[in-house]
Amino acid sequence: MSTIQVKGMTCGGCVRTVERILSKVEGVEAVRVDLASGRVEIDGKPSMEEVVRVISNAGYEASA
Ligand SMILES: [Cu+2]
Repeated sequence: MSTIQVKGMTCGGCVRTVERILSKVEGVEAVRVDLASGRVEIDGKPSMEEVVRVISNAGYEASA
């Protein structure tokens, strides 16, 4: 499991967006997003560069 910090999520819609885009990244098996803390847990072995990239493309700020 990998944990990243995502900034810019403000509501349940943001959470669903982040879950959806991450679930499409190759190697991602499951995603858990905690809106209050911005903590995102990812099961599987995706490229973390790719994870950060897709989150940035969606308008949020990710740090590993
Ligand atoms: Cu939102």
